[in-house]
Amino acid sequence: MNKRWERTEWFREARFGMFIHWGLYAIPARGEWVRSFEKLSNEAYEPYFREFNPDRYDPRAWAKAAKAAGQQYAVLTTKHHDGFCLFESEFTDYKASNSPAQRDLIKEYVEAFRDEGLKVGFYYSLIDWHHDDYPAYGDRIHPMRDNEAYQNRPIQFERYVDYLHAQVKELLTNYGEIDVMWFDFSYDDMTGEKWRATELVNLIRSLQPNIIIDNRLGGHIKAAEPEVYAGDFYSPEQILPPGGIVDENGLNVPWEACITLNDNWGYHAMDHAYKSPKQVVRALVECISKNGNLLLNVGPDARGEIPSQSLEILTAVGEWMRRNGESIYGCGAADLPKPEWGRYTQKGNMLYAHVLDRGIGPIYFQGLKGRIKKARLLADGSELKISMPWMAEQYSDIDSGAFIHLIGAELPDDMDTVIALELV
Ligand code: H79
Repeated sequence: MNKRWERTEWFREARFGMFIHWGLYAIPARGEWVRSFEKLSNEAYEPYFREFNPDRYDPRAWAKAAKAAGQQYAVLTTKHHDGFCLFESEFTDYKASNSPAQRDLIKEYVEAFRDEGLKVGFYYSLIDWHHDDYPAYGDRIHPMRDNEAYQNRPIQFERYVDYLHAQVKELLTNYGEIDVMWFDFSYDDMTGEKWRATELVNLIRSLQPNIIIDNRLGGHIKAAEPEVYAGDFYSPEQILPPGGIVDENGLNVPWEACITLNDNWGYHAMDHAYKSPKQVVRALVECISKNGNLLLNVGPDARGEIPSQSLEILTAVGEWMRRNGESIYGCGAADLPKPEWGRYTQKGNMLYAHVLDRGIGPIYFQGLKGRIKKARLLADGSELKISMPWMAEQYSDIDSGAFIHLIGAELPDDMDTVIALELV
């Protein structure tokens, strides 16, 4: 098929990744938008730069946590909207090596995740509230939006775009092969060629021919003929698209929902609104059942540790994944309507029934009469009986269906009991 489909092959197999938001904003610990929400000037934000010294930074521990959770790739903020760079750059002084951290933190991340066998991605913010040539842009989001002098200062936006291109070139030259480039984000007229996006994507593809790029440089990824910069995958944020994503021709568009564990991306000390492991597993299953990926976020703290609540969730999800990952990796939507009791994922002739609403009695599989060769509880491999219950023939809608008894599965997994069905 098309290039986009080829490039994303590993990505569509991997299905589950770790998003990591980490930067100076971990110190105020009020989320990564703190500069914008609280209208903090460069000067007001400066102390965090002079203080940033993550003595507990251990990307090997992050990588192990990702791997144990069943995640197969990661995306880390090399620079968020505040403009602070975790990587070494010739083009700015606003970088980790000039903070008390005194080194390139991205280099360690890339090495650690590679060593765990995970694919490696870079998040890079198009928005930059620190750069002198980035417009304060009316009163929308810039921290200096109420400061008239700042807004009216003469700027040369092309110098910012040069900086953006030069930094992307550094990121994609200095760290070996990189698997994902995740830009964030275009808005209003700050989109597409405003970033000189065609030129930028051509540069990226010349440096990293196999990299995949998100859709946030702008353009129309769902168009029949998308722009060069329209991206390889669609990136729903904090939402799971109801029916998956298809283009104007009705063909599937690769997509990846990015979702936080609590309500913030960057570390927030007061945000305890964590999702349960069950919610996370079900969100993951929902993504797969609609041909999508899940990029699940953690926000390490100022010392460099992933919050313990987040680690606990990842551990529980990993326990489920260890036994049920076969129904996730390489799987996609089934060619069957969503069943009453849950969801399907499928890979070839293996159909995975995710039983989310167990109910009582045998479970009904519409349309699968005579098509099920065998049924097993995925978690432990035990046999499940396929049978016609007493009086079943009296129900008019079962002509094409089959019933499966969850005998022996006395305590189906509360998160999601998976039945592996081998189809004929
Ligand atoms: O990095 C994480 C967030 O910090 C960043 N993307 C994720 C991955 C993000 N936060 N919010 N958003 C993206 C969307 C925000 C959109 C809005 Fe607006 C800001 C709506 C109103 C203000 C920008 C300006 C878009 C419309 C007006």
